[in-house]
Amino acid sequence: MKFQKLCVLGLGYIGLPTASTFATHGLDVVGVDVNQKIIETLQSGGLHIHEPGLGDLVRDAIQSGSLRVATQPELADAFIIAVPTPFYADDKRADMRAVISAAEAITPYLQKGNLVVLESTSPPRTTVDLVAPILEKSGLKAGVDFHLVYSPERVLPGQILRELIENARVVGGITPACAQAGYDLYSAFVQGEIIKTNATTAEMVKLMENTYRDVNIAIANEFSRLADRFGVDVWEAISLANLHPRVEILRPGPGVGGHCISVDPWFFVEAAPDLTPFIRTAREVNDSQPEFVVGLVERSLGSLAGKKIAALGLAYKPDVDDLRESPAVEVVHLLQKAGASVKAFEPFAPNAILDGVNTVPNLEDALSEADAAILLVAHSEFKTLEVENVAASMLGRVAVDTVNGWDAVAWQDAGFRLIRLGVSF
Ligand code: SAJ
Repeated sequence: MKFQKLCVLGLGYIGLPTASTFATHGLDVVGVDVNQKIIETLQSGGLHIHEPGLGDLVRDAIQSGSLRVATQPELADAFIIAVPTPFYADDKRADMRAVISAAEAITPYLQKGNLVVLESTSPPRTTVDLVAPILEKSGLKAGVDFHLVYSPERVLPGQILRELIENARVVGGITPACAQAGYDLYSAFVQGEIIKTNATTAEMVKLMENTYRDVNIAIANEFSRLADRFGVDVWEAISLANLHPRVEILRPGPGVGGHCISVDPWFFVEAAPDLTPFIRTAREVNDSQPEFVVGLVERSLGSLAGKKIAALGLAYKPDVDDLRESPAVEVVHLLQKAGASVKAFEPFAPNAILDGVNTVPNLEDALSEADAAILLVAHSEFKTLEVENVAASMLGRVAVDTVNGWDAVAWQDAGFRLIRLGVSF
């Protein structure tokens, strides 16, 4: 199949890079977002998200006329839905409202022969059981009159533009002809392998990838607790275990954050609670890791009431500015709950305003008169800190390292007591 005009619904971290990449690879693209402010920002040459290279790509695509942005869909050959699928905080059910309204928005514009692709991470069977019936309200039949596909994105924030093109892409059709249509669409720019399968398999593949990672981090976190109890350095033990040719243990830390790995496993648990005790437990282990970290700080400082603590890093992982679902933020909240007074510094978002968190614009402010410093994110600039400068700013001589980012000898030489996650003391 040949596609000329494409409509992408949702102009966030995935939709906007996808729309612009199609636009710079020969398609006429309309990017749609329900948020009027996002549309205005893009129209005036701005950008509402941070991703290396994206600003230039979007500007090029808009200036050449191949990308337009609007709040309403238009008639097109193909539609891609790339809207968020968060979960409800209370019962962890997937919040599918954005997918439902995107599908409803497409329905009046759907024509015979069109292709519709769902990219949003979704519970198994969403394409068949939720999206198809909405689109069929057009009077057209999915898999007969129009093609319907699920195709997950797998890009890493910070590398989105490159990975979008180079990564392998799974295209799951509700019929083999649908999968072929999806294959033809993504062939416009994907250089990695494009693999055709069915829609529910493709949904499961995405959830399996992120669940695999979550349970493997959970076991690393549990190992950190065991090592602490048994007088072992977990970092040394992991590096020795990983010498085994078929073992690859991931890294313990203050917990698992971001908008993918800490969310997606719940979609399995929600869809089949009777079959997922293990996945649920892994999620709970990772979600309770911030408490374990605060326990470490309590063991090293005694009661936290009135203690001044410098929290280094708030992002959900090293060298990114994304604070969503960040375990570092959770650790700060718990330290404060225990009575500590915390000043937090995030070098990638020094002016971030976060509810209930006292963020400061530079490291010196955070360290000034602190009783203890806690390293929560292994940002490159924290790993190479000059310990003497830290010592000059702080009152106390306690440092807590939750990510194995600091060299124990250097800190001890500077007169500090360095407490490390997963190393008994
Ligand atoms: N983490 C650990 N220990 C580790 C690795 C990670 O504690 O050994 C923590 C990180 O600090 C972070 C969280 O896990 O808080 C998730 O980080 P991540 O780098 O594993 O993943 P994300 O959320 O940045 O991006 C992932 C990517 N998936 C994988 O690396 C398997 C990306 O390819 C996906 O496209 C993306 O999720 C997504 O959209 O699902």
